Formats: sequence, structure tokens, C-alpha cells
Amino acid sequence: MKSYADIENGVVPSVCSLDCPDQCGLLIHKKDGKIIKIEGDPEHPVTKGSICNKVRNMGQRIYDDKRLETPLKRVGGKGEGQFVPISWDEAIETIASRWKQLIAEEGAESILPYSFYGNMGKLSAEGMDRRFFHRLGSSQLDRTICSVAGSAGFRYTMGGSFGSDPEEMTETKLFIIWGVNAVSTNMHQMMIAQKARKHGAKIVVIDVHKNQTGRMADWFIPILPGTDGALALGIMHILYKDNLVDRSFLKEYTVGYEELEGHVDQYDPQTVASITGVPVEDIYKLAHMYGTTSPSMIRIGNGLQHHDNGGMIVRTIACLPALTGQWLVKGGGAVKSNSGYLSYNKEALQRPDLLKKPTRVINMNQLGQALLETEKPVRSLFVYNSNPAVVAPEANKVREGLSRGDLFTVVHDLFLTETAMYADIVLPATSAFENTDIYTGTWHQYLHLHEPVIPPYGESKPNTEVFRLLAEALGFEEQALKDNDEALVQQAISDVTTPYFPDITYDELKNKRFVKAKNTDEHLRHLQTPSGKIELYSEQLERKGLPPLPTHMPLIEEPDFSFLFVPGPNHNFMNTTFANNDKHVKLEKEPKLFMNQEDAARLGIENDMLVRIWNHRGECELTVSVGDQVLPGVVVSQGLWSDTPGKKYLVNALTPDRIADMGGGATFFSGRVNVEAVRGEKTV
Ligand SMILES: Nc1nc2c(c(=O)[nH]1)N[C@H]1C(S)=C(S)[C@@H](COP(=O)(O)OP(=O)(O)OC[C@H]3O[C@@H](n4cnc5c(=O)[nH]c(N)nc54)[C@H](O)[C@@H]3O)O[C@H]1N2
Ligand SMILES: Nc1nc2c(c(=O)[nH]1)N[C@H]1C(S)=C(S)[C@@H](COP(=O)(O)OP(=O)(O)OC[C@H]3O[C@@H](n4cnc5c(=O)[nH]c(N)nc54)[C@H](O)[C@@H]3O)O[C@H]1N2
Ligand code: SF4
Ligand SMILES: [Mo]
Repeated sequence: MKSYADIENGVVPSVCSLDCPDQCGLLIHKKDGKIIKIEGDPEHPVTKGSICNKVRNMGQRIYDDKRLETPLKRVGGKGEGQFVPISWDEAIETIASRWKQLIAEEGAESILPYSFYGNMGKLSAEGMDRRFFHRLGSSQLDRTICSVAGSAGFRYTMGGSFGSDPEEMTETKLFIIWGVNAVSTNMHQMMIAQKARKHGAKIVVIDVHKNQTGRMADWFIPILPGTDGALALGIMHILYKDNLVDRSFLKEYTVGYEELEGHVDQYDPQTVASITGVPVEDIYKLAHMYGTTSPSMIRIGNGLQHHDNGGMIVRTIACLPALTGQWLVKGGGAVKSNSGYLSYNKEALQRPDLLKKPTRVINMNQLGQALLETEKPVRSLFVYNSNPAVVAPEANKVREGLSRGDLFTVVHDLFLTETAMYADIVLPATSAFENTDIYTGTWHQYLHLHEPVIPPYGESKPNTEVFRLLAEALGFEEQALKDNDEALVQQAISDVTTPYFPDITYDELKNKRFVKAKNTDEHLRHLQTPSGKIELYSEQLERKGLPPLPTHMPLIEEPDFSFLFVPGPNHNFMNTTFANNDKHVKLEKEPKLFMNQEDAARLGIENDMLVRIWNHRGECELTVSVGDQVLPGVVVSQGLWSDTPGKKYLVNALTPDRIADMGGGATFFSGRVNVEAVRGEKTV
């Protein structure tokens, strides 16, 4: 049978590779060997044929004129963008000889990989790359930029990333969409909620910004950033006081419910209202709604945990369904991430045994600091699946580090990204459509195999192939560094020890394309917490010096600045992916800063003015949108925009590289800024 990539005309199956919880099944329409249309796969059990506009327009990114076709070598200064094409042989030889020299002179720890999930495929994002860097003995990267604080928080309560099944949520009667801009970032969650609404379900959205998701809610609750833990504790206070807790559930499935009852006494509605900005009567109303509606479901977002106290916030919210016994109700409970159900054979895929002795670990949120460190400096950076010059916090430090003349930087990407502009060598990457890979759901619970649907673009190569080439050039003999992609998939899905991973072979997966995690009915009786139960009281946290019971912990003060600044993602980009594609930029128009009218009036700022946003870390300039979408004292922007000549769109110039309370997580949304009009004139 012809491979999908060789089919010239027809429709072939695929799956979305982007860092999005929906992980949609796709159908790719081809004509004369090229993609002419991308649509949803109606056979996919959860995404059912609908996809977002971003990926509907993905073809324009795949065939964008700006896509890299060959390796490049820098000929101008760092950041200037002058490159000439070179062969793969020369590129690999240049990297290998430089690294051999560095290893001999300063040790392999002077080399740092930097990657994230530009492609969610296990082989591409955490497969051959991990094997290679383990064998190399380079510095290791702690991949903390996205959701680790919340995942750690959820784990303290529930033992791991195990939440409710979206396929059961058609039964749900109350959705609390908490700190997640689901219309843009998890559209099928919103579609399920809307369908349930037709049968009487209510949708409550709790957010610092009344954005596209808040506008669709039956009830939108605005809240001050970083205070959601206090709101959850206020709800607990009322649930206990008004006898809305399920004591038999608490007794059987939890530890610490009696200590928690005494502890939440201090979180009376008045106190909580003063912390959160949510009025007392709304706290009562929400607690009673939550305590009396079944099934009730909390979708916990990533917005909540990009804060100094993000781990504790998620841990606290994750306790709520235990108080009401909702974990046992079909369509009830909570979901932050469901990645635990499909946790595959990581040892076999990543081969940590290839790392002969422990090496230093660098937190990716502190890349700027790491590159500016003069003791044991990082001498070489290898970037793939990520664009740190725009996405990492303290962007000015990151760029200062990337500008270092003595730093040998390699970037493997589909485009000449802002980061690639600082590279010595740029390598062209295939898109996920050109690769073999497996994808494991993080929200729905399906495993997917992806086979290439088009041939490689130009001379581009997949991540797995680049690391095989580098291993060969460095003289690494291990078979693990030679395995082909099919072998990698087989190793990842074989001998999996978790009870939920489906028993499946490569060929079966090839035929079925998507397979669900196994039945999890008994899950609550075998949680992976130390006690095996839901831990309302956590001794683990106590040992770490954190409060063992859920507790409101205020954000770190930055006293000279008036506004909390929340620079989140936008609708038409995926982090910086699509921020360089004309179609998506046109749809998004321009980045805005949302500000409350009271603040704007006080500062003499009018709608559509260009404003300067600044703090001790840096500055940027955005057009202001004045209104009631945010509370006073808060400003919000959307999107990680590309460097554009004459524009200062780099929001991460302002964000802190402080580390969150748990997991080494990012604190993008806990920074403070001042805002002032730039010229007093309107931009439109
Ligand atoms: N269209 C689109 N989709 C995406 C992405 C994208 O860039 N664009 N990125 C993908 C990635 S990598 C991720 S991690 C997810 C992220 O997607 P989400 O989980 O939705 O997270 P964010 O969009 O960062 O933040 C969600 C919401 O939290 C709010 N928020 C911020 N701070 C607080 C707070 O303290 N309390 C409350 N209640 N709300 C708060 C923000 O206003 C925002 O509306 O989306 C993925 N999907
Ligand atoms: N201010 C602020 N900053 C944030 C966030 C925020 O909300 N606000 N969100 C944070 C979060 S949650 C995340 S997850 C990060 C995301 O940050 P990144 O993971 O850096 O995400 P992208 O910007 O999409 O960059 C992915 C890059 O990978 C490339 N790529 C895609 N597929 C492949 C492949 O197969 N091989 C190779 N070699 N390259 C490939 C793409 O072309 C793209 O340039 O950003 C973080 N930064
Ligand atoms: S980005 Fe998300 S919603 Fe869009 S196609 Fe991919 S998985 Fe589906
Ligand atoms: Mo993310």
C-alpha cells in the first residue's frame, strides 16, 4: 500500500500536533501531492470533525514562502538576520567539531538543549532528543514553562494528572471554567459545555479578564489575579458551615477533612471578598450553586498557575470535588490535565540510563540568567520546538544572553524565528505532517499514531533524524541512537507499567489510529498519593516547608508598580506559532492592552491610545482598550507577537523569571507594571 505521503490526490488522516489540549483528529485533502484543505475528522470520538481556524489555515504555514528549505550559516552579527545556505554535511560537521572541542576543553555540561512542545509528538519532543542529550552528558533542561506548577499542585491533592473524562461531560449540569480561556484554548471543552447547556447546564467562568470565554458564560465572575485559592477556600468555608459536604465520601476517600474544616474557618466570605474582589453575596451564591448541583465539573486552566502561588491555587481548587463527593459522579469532578492516563514507557523512549553521571539541571524559565552566568558558563545552546527569544520571561536578559559572541547557538525550526536570528547554525525542520510520531491526549484520553501525510519540505529533517545524525558525527555507537521512528514508537508503547495505557501493538494502532486509555472506574481507590487517598492534608507539602492544608498565599510584592500584568495567549496564534504567518496575523489584527475605565480616567488614557507599559525589567507598547473587561488595578494583553520593525510588542520584556511555589513553574502573570500614554494621540 502507498504511504499517505506518496498519495498525490485524496484524503488522508492526521492528528493535530500543536500544544493544545484538544488534540483533534484531522483529515488532510491533497491535490498533486500538496495539502489543499485541512478539516476535522468526523470519526474522532471527542473532537468529532470540528477544528479551530488556526489549523484550518495551517496549509498556509506549511507552504509559507518564509519556510526554511536548507541549513543556514550566520554571516552577519547576532540578531541581524544575515545567513547563507550550507549543506547538511557542513552543518552537522560544524556542530560536531565545535561540540567535540567544547567537551574536551570545558566538558559536555557547557552545552544546553532548549526545547518545548512546538510539536507534541512524543518522538519529536521527548524521544530521540532525550536519548541524545543523555548520552552527550550535556546540562539538562527542566521543562517548566507551561503547566508544571499546577500539575504539581494537582498531584499533591490527587496523586497525578488524572481528572474527569470529557466524554462524560454531556451529563454535567454545572461547568466552572476556572482560569481557562477555553473558547480559544480548548474549544471542544466549550462545545461540550454548550451542548450540555441545551439540557439545562449552567456555565460559570471565573477569570481576571472577560474575554471571549467570559462573554459566553451564564455567569462571569471577575477576580483579582492570584487570589483564586482564597475563593476556593471561601467556598469550602460555606460548604462546611451550610452542611453541603458529602461526609461519607470524605471519610472513605480523603485524608485531612477534619483538619480542613477547622482550617477554613478563617476564610469567611467577608475576608475572602476583600482578598479576591468577589462580592460576599456572589461567594455565597457560587458556593451554594456548587454544593447543590450535580454533576458539577471544574475545568482548571493554566492561567491560574502562571503565578507565584500557582501550585497552591490548583491544589486548593482540586480539593473542591472531594468536599462534594463529585469524583464519584459521572460527568462530575475536575480536570486540569489527563496526561497521567496515557503515560507511556518513558524509560524505554528516553533512555535516562544513557546519562552516565548526573549533570546540572537548568530551569527553562531562567534561560536569561543561565546564559549570563559567568561561572561554568553555557557555551553552546541547541534550540528546537521552541522560540525562547519571545516566549521566555525576562526577554531582555534572554536576548542579551543570546547576543554573547562566545555562545555557539544552533536552532532547529521550520522558520527563521526570533531565536534563530541569533543562531550560528540554523537547521530546517519538517512539520509534524511530514513525520511519524505518537500523540497522547492530555485532556481527552486517546492515543494516536501519526504517519507522514506529505514528503519533507525542501531539505528539512525531523528532530529524530537530526539527533541520529549528530550522534553518528560524534561517534556514539549505541543502537538506541540509531533506532528508526517505528522502533521508537514500538518501544514507547510496549511494557507500559501504568494500568491505564491501552494494550496495543504498532500495527493495531496503525489500523485504529486512535485508541482510548483503559477503564478507570477503580481509580479513586488507588491514588498515587502517599496515603493512596485524596490528600486534603499533605504531609509531603509539610516536609517541603509549604502549608500542608490548602492556604491562600499572596503574590510577591513589586511595590513601585501599580498594575498586575497578565499577558496571556491569543485566539489566532499558538504561542508564537502562526505569529509569523500573514493569514493569522491579519485575523488577530494587533495586540491590545485591556484596562479598566477608572484607571484609564485617572491616568488620562483614552481608548485606542498607544500606551507604554514598563517596569524595572523592560517595556513594551500596545494599543489600549478601555472598558470593564478587567478589574481596576489589572491590565491584560493577549498574544506572543513577533518582532515587528518599529513596534515594541515583546510582552515578555516585562515578565518575571521568579519561580512559582511548586514544580519550578513560570510566573508570567504575577509581574507588576506601570502604564502611561505614549504620545497622547490615538493609534487609529
Ligand atoms: N488559541 C490558542 N490556544 C492555545 C494557546 C495559544 O497560544 N493560543 N496556547 C496553548 C498552551 S501552550 C497552553 S498552556 C494553553 C493555555 O490556555 P489556558 O489554560 O486557557 O491558559 P491561559 O490562556 O494562559 O489563561 C487562561 C485564562 O486565565 C486567566 N487568568 C490569568 N490569571 C488568572 C488568575 O489569577 N485567576 C483567574 N481566575 N484567571 C486568571 C486569563 O485571563 C485567561 O483568560 O492553551 C493552549 N492553546
Ligand atoms: N507572556 C507569556 N509568555 C508565555 C506564555 C504566556 O501565556 N504568556 N505561555 C507559556 C507557555 S504555556 C508555553 S507552552 C510556552 C510555549 O513556548 P514555545 O514552546 O516556544 O512555543 P512556540 O512559540 O509555539 O514555539 C514553538 C516552535 O517550535 C517550532 N516547531 C514546530 N514543530 C517543530 C518540530 O517538529 N521540530 C522543530 N525543531 N521545531 C518545531 C515552531 O515552528 C515554533 O517556532 O510559552 C510560554 N510563554
Ligand atoms: S490547535 Fe487545538 S483546536 Fe486547533 S486543531 Fe489543533 S488540537 Fe484542534
Ligand atoms: Mo503551554
